[in-house]
Amino acid sequence: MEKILKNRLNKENYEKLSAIDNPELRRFVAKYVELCNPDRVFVCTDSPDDIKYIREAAVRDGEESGLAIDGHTVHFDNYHDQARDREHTKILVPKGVALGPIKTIDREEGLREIHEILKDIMKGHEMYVRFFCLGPIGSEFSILCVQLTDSSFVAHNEDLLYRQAYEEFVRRGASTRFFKFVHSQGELDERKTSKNLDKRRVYIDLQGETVYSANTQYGGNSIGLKKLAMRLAINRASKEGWLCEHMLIMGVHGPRGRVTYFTGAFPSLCGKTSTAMLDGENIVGDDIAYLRKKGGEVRAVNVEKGIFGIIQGINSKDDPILWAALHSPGEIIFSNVLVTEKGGVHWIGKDGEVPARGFNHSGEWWIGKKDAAGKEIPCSHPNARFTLDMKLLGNLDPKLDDPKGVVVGGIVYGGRDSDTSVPVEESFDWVHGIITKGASLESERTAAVLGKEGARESNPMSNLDFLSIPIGRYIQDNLDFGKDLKNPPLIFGVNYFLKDKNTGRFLNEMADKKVWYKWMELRVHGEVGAVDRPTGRIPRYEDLKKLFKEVLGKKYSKGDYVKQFALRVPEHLAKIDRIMKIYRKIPGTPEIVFKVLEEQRQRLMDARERYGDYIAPDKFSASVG
Ligand code: SPV
Ligand code: MN
Repeated sequence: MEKILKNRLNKENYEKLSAIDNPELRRFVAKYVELCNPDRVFVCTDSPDDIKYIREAAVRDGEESGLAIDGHTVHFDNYHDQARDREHTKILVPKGVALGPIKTIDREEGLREIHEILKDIMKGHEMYVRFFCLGPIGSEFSILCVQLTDSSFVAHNEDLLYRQAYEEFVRRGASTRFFKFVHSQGELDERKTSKNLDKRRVYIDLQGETVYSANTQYGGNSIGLKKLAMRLAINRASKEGWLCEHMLIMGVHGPRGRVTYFTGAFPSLCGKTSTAMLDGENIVGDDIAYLRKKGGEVRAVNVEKGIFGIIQGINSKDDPILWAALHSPGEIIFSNVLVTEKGGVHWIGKDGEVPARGFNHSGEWWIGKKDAAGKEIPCSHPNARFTLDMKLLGNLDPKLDDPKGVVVGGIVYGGRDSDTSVPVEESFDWVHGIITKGASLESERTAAVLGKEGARESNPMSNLDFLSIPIGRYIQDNLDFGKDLKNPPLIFGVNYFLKDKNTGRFLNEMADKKVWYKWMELRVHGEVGAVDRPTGRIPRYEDLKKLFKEVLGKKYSKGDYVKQFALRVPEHLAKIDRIMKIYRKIPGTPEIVFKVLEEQRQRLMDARERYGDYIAPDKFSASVG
């Protein structure tokens, strides 16, 4: 093993690696240097020179190209490699283990297959060895990681997204336990995008806490510390009694200078980043949170320090802070957007006119260009993204790097739901919230996953794609987490996508969500009343009227309130049927899931008997406080 490292690393890089006294690390690097067979190995110490080397390598290798604004670059993924690949992402399991809808493969067979794919895969390429920390440095929440990749784009992305940890590895030496990631983009075509998509694989080995990813560049498949680490963390969390969630973390400003922290789970493309970026509030994170119980409270840290966000729809009016960052000098990687002749970028839903031509994920592009199936290609891919370090943002919360995390006052679940749930609703208690909001989360499918858009899918806690343990156990973990809390966070459901039954138009404007968060903030502190209904507690009209005025300077009519907050009984009953049907097929679903849903069904049927199918909010009596 030592011989491999000595032979294959030059003196400088050998010494950099040797500064870390960790035999497990040396074995790991040696094994994959030998197997993947790169031309060169670069060990990144996080020194300014090393970071610069990676940034420049991305342009030198052709994985990124410079743009007009200083620090901005653009990267393209293969036309057919634009999103997470559910089909070929599998958990390696011992013989006979099944995880229901979660894709698995026999561990030995999977290891054999992926090691065959990885053999000599880095020939002609450079391997980058990088050290990071998921969560703040020096925190009991955090997990150290090593990434091996031959993609400078991946190594560069991680630099913006995660806390550097070479020094931490040096300091901790042999006692370090860490997650391992091996990634190769594989052979590239002339556009420097992964070519062998038939051999695209993401295999997750829970036992070895290692993830292998090959023949893909798209961030959700390739950036080890993002969704790949999540599968490992969910497994570890389940064993250790904490939670790894697909959640944003934000600080909402309340009265008298108070800041209350919320976490929020939303499937991709359902307003998660824009919620985390809500104008006037603070962002802690937009994608992944680790939650632990401390002193009877729930605390959360952001696993990341940057954003790999969806760019579609970002405009100057709804996203002023991101808009400013995306138009200022600074290190930003755009992916799969439209690039104009002058080195500008454009995307679906950006202010201004769509340029007539340019260059995008399909190569040369012009308005009206069609794909092989005759479908018009939009200017940017709907899942086109940007990567930036949150230090570029004016609304970053000062507690981002607090090793103790932030105290969670409220947890929010939201999906894309055109016809059932109200814009905001509080659940009756932890168990009711976890079951009817979290475990019952559904969304109309979006472009973040390869496949058909629009179909309604169940997505427990918006975490389904990342689960590495049986769903039933995951739900039980969530239920158990609420036990013995002195001060359990309130659980809310939100829906930004509700439509008018008659006109089919959205019932809310994007900005309205600011009001929902202010209302939830007050609820956490018991400073505003609510209306109890069969499915949860909704705001009173008077309170919303006041908040709309204060927060948005807008008049909020009773008519709007009634339309938005009417209880749609048939849709709710249909949803309960759908959810029950799904959970009945999932072995190990906790019995209480059925009990709580059944009780909710009964409450809805009683209400329907008294008031009919569609029930105005004022039929139910408001409570005070
Ligand atoms: C998501 O789709 O939830 C993302 C981007 O955050 S990805 O890295 O693809 O998961
Ligand atoms: Mn995500």
